[in-house]
Amino acid sequence: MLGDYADPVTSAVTQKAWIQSSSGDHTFNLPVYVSGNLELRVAEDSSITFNQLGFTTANGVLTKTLAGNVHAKKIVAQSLWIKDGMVELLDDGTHHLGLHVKSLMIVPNLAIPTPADPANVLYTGTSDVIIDYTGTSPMADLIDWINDGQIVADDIAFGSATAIYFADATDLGLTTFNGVTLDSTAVIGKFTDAGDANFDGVVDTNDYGVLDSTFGNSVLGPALGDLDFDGTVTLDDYGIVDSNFGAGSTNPLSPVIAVPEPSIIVFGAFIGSDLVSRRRFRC
Ligand SMILES: [Ca+2]
Ligand SMILES: [Ca+2]
Ligand SMILES: [Ca+2]
Repeated sequence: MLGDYADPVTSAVTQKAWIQSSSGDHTFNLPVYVSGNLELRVAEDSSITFNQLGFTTANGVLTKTLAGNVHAKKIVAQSLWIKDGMVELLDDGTHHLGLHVKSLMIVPNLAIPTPADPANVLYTGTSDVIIDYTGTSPMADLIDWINDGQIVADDIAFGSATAIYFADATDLGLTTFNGVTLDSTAVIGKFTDAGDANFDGVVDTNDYGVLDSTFGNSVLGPALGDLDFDGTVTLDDYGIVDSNFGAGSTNPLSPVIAVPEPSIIVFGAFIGSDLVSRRRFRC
């Protein structure tokens, strides 16, 4: 597992840029792009909200530290590493791609059993996700984080039960998602109606077909029929389709791209910005 996340681990040593919020809530209304790695130090009971957060280089690693919250409508980075606190993907009024990275690491909660209120969380809300990995698929880690309450989606939207379903794109035969071209090693996370095993945004008989084809098998993820993330396709998974049958039939959830605004703010590497003492960074 460490090999999968060599980039974030290495970059933690060479971190050069940071934005810090010691107290209060702060908002960047314009898109923010960073040329280098960025650490967001957000203290407990404090928050930073970004319209869009991205990197001007291919190697930008975003690290979230301290117990406060980061909210963003869209994050594009090589890696997102949540060491503490929450990163929330905000609804921008439409179902959209909220996170596009090459690797994702969420530090596991060490308490046993898993605490009811995990400290390190990615809240995906109603957003979609792309993880364009290399090497080993992160699917097993993603399922662990869902089961541990460390990846959480809006659980009721559009009047029906909803969830974020992850799958290797190759398992779905997908080559694009939200307009992004996918290679053969990419995981997508789709916000959809619970029970939508084939990721088409509708819960119907085709989803029973997915479960039929893998019934009784040990599998990784909903695209292979495990809708409750317990690792096996059982009658409980059929129950999820049963309870949400027909959801999305009149308004299927399909990927939509959020178009970024033209104006940007650029932070160079080696910049440290404390949002409390240096208000010029507050928009
Ligand atoms: Ca890839
Ligand atoms: Ca479906
Ligand atoms: Ca199951």
